[in-house]
Amino acid sequence: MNRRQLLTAGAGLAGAGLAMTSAGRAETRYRDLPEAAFYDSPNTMVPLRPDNGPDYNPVVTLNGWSLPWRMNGNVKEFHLVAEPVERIMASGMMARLWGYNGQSTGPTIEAVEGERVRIYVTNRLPEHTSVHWHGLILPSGMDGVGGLSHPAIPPGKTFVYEFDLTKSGTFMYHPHADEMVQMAMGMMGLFIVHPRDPSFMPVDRDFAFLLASYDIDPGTYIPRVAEMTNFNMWTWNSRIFPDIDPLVVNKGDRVRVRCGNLTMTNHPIHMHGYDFEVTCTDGGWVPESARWPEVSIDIPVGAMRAYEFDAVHEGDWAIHCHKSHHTMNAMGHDLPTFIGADKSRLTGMIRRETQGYMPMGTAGMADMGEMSMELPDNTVPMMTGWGPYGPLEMGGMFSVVKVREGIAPDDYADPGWYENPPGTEAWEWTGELPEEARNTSPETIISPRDHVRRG
Ligand SMILES: [Cu+2]
Repeated sequence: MNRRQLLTAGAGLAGAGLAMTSAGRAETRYRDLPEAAFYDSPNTMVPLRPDNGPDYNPVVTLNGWSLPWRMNGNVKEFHLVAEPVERIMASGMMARLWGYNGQSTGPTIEAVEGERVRIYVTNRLPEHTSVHWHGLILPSGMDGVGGLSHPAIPPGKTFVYEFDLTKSGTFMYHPHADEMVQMAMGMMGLFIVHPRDPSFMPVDRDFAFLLASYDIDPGTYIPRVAEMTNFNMWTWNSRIFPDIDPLVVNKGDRVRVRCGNLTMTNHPIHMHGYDFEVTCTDGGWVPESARWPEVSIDIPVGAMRAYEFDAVHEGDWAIHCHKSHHTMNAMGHDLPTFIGADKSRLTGMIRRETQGYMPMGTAGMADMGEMSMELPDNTVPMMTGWGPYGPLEMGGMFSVVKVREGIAPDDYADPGWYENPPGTEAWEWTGELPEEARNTSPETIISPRDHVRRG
């Protein structure tokens, strides 16, 4: 584990307190800040179990981590550092982003309903920032809207946010100062408030991630922050397939998946193999009588959803955004469609100029999943990743829920590919085919039959 964490509980701080000046600015009388923890690995950190303060079942931040704290009397203290970071989005693709404590997305903050938290925010960015605590109920002056709730935090300064956690649930944090730029640069994190009563809606595995989108041209490193709609990196916790970790689950576990959306469009997150129910939003827990079954959950912009299921079906189950362009990596969108086109003459002409030219797209684009084309530096193929039976032809917002028997608690290591039991896998039919039913109405045939059948 590559982290320098070191928070000693509350030594020598007794009697200190937070003062509000007449200008309404929070100033701390503490001489010593809690040491800021950093984590510079893109690997999913094993959940951080509390060794002080009230007990809870920690969340698993996909390809991320939770921020350590110290107890200072009854107050839980965290230290967030807003700063430029480098994020490996996938092997071969690094992005220069802004984030918190060495990472984008920032570390998950976990605490317990009823606790008072004090969050020091140090600004190491070249411009001012602020932190808005999305969904939490708190005093107006702690809400983190720069210029409205309090003056923005200038570069080099540290501000303190302090409030009581009045309810449990699924929340997030992000800047509310130069918001468009700072969120386009990757500044965001999860804020999970666990129930005071650990027997309230307990789960065995509790996964959490944030949806973020970036526009990073192949061969470059910094997102184009003014982009509004045409993003090319669709990420979970600033990672893309094939390097988003799998959600590893022990058969029979009760599982929760929490997901927040800080992109500019909605994402219907679809999970195979199960039906499930939304049990929590960023507004709070959903009463049982108000839930309904789903297999895709749309996560609106600026919203969070948590859903739950009992992991009774073993297997490798895809989990992905159902917008098919969001399961692609960097690609152009202004390509002509060549399906059904005869490119043989054109190919001959181009080959006279460019040896080895390969016509693509005449039979669809699946062949791109197998090819290794030459790419510019610092990018990844638009469809990539291999499974046990071939290329997955995916990218972006895609991962696999791996449900297996006998996975130990706190074990999130990839168990490899699922072996389908004999007789439970689709197979090739080589016998005689039954007659095919076919609609022969001329009104439904839109292209000449010989053209459609040529391939
Ligand atoms: Cu999507």
